[in-house]
Amino acid sequence: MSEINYTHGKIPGEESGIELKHSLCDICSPGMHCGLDVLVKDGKIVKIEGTEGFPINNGKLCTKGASNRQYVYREDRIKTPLKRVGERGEGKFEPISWDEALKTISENLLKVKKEYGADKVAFYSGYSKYYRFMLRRLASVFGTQNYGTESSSCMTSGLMAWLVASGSAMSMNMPNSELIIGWGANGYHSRYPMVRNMQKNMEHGMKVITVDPRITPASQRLADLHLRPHLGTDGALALAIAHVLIENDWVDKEYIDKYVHGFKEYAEYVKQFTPEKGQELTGVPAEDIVKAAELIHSCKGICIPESSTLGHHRNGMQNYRALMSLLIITGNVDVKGGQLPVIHSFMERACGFETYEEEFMEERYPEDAPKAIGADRFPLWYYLRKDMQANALADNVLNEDENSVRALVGFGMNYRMFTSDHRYLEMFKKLDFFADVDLFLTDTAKYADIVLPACTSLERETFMPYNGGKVWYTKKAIEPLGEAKSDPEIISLLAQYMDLDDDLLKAGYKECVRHCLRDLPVSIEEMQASEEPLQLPFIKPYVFGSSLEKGLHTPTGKLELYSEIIAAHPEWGLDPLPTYVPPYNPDSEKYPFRLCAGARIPNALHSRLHDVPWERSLLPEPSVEMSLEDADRLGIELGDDVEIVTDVGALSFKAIPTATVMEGDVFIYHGYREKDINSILNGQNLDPYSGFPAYRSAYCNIRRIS
Ligand SMILES: Nc1nc2c(c(=O)[nH]1)N[C@H]1C(S)=C(S)[C@@H](COP(=O)(O)OP(=O)(O)OC[C@H]3O[C@@H](n4cnc5c(=O)[nH]c(N)nc54)[C@H](O)[C@@H]3O)O[C@H]1N2
Ligand SMILES: Nc1nc2c(c(=O)[nH]1)N[C@H]1C(S)=C(S)[C@@H](COP(=O)(O)OP(=O)(O)OC[C@H]3O[C@@H](n4cnc5c(=O)[nH]c(N)nc54)[C@H](O)[C@@H]3O)O[C@H]1N2
Ligand SMILES: [Mo]
Repeated sequence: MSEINYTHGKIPGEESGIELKHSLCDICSPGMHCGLDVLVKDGKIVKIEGTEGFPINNGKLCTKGASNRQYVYREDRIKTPLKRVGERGEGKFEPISWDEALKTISENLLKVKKEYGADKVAFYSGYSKYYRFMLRRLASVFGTQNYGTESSSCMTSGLMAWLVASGSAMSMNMPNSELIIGWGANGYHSRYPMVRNMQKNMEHGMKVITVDPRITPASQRLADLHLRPHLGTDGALALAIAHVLIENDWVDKEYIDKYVHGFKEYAEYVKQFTPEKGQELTGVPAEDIVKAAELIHSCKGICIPESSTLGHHRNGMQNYRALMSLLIITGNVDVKGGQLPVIHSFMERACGFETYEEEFMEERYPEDAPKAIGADRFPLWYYLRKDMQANALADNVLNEDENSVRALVGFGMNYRMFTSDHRYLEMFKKLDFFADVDLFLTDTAKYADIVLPACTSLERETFMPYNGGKVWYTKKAIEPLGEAKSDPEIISLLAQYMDLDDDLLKAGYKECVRHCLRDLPVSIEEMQASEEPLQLPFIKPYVFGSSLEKGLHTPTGKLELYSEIIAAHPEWGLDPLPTYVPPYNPDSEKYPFRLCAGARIPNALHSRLHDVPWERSLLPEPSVEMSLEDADRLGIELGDDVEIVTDVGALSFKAIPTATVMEGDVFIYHGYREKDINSILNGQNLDPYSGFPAYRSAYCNIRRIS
């Protein structure tokens, strides 16, 4: 175990009573959980800094991480289990004991199971991921397929696109790439480690194409070529680039012959997407489409970062398939510098080693139970994921028929992440029983019958794997606030209270993790004794091309441009080719502006940090970014109140006219309590392939109101 040098602040001497503890920030995605130096006095955090030498952050913290102390001590932290005493949503609760809370939840879930069937109970997880393997198993052992997560809206659309094409998740082999296509990627706001690596590689000559309607730090600092398509038109852009590649014979014929299925049908489809047609559909000049194709042709080893942005459209998954297809026809999948198949180690993270997490989750799956919610409406989602598409949950309950769920247990459930989210509030009111587990008394928790207090990553032990075979099992930096408990402990207690037939779940988190890691050469105790992630000894470099040679997990064993999974199910009404459909505008005269709701801002993570003072101070008012041209034309100036009107409703925001936004576009961030953009987005405007909402290609009108 090597020493971590604490070089940032000076730790005062022993007499100060301040101790240095090492922990993790889990505010954003698992791939980016940064190392924290936590200075603790009398059991309270007094200061937080980044851990020098830590794999992800090497001493640095983003604005979100730097405000962890304020996050942990937010005033609305829940400290005890709560029982609702007022109306749903009113926010009136009284504290109760853990025993009473767990008994109440267990009795209610078992009652619904007995009277209506286990499938009438749903389990849901918001953004947090570290406990999901246990929650999924809990749902399975309980007997329901209705386990769903925020992944119903996150990166899974892209994952599904790769699963259809290659049968596997994929990640970038960026260190060896000559070209990165940053398609809807601005890591300066949402993925700091990625842009650091990109900058490093650019010093060795790597080129970058940025595809983003806006001018961003990524387009300015990284891009050799910046394409600015209209929101949600990326599929048409990719198909037009493919057209140029195929017309010029800039495809890898040998690779296609050996490893690709459906090239003929795809090439035929792509014929109509001339550069001029591409320009008409996307707004990107035809000559830039040709330039992009030229750049792709001149590089070997090309990859594309994963993105949720591209999935947030009605044609999102198909758009994603279209741009992946560029890598397929140019022979950039499973090659050096290209996109490589990955093994998921834990929490959908590819860390280069195998665990039994998937087996742990799947071995108790209730195959014979009624199909998960959304299976009928989003059959491809169900085929690939086998769980609930959470965007279909509200409709399921509001339908009030024999298929409707009656009890719901949410872990970090945030109704504001769904479009037309008032439906979710109506849904809460309809349920026989609703329990929520959260750190804070959120507006969602206010609808619950029982609220349980969870704790942050600083108050618990967590297993965390990192890229390249690094593993860590943290210790608590402070004791949980009040009576808060970790989510896995709560899951385990629920299994105990309901006396489910599962000794592993009942044994708790550490034993479940131990079970999943049983083949690793280091023990949990060794990981936990270390002050930093440990390097596993056996990581072998991946042999490029080995997956293609072995045959992929697709029906044909090849990379499928023409999906045989989709073709085998004509009743789904989906296209086997990566076809293009433009975004849906209910009335282009009434709603002439394109609305992107949710491009990341550095100082917030969804609903989480708007209530943290340091973070809020960086952008105090919910705002709308719009072009200088539109602002001029409408007489709007910085700070004016403007109304955004959609086919669902209207909301006002502070105007920020900016040269970074194209004429006709507007950008608004989501998750604010007081100005919730999802409340005016159409909840039925969903991608039929993935079930994802069109958060980023909605349409609206704007008018100045003050
Ligand atoms: N308009 C619009 N909407 C979007 C998106 C968009 O781009 N635009 N993005 C979508 C995407 S990609 C995502 S991932 C989702 C985000 O999904 P959400 O689930 O909305 O994410 P958060 O708001 O970060 O967290 C949800 C809740 O988890 C709680 N929480 C935090 N840590 C813990 C914990 O350890 N345990 C428990 N039990 N609870 C915890 C938080 O307090 C919060 O109430 O939103 C989606 N919604
Ligand atoms: N600070 C911060 N970081 C986060 C999050 C957060 O809420 N805050 N959320 C985390 C989560 S859950 C996720 S899923 C990831 C999301 O991360 P990404 O998928 O990378 O998404 P964004 O950073 O929102 O968007 C990147 C860029 O895409 C552009 N864009 C928007 N719509 C389109 C489009 O239709 N086409 C193209 N080509 N570009 C478009 C936007 O202008 C933006 O600059 O971020 C994670 N990181
Ligand atoms: Mo996400």
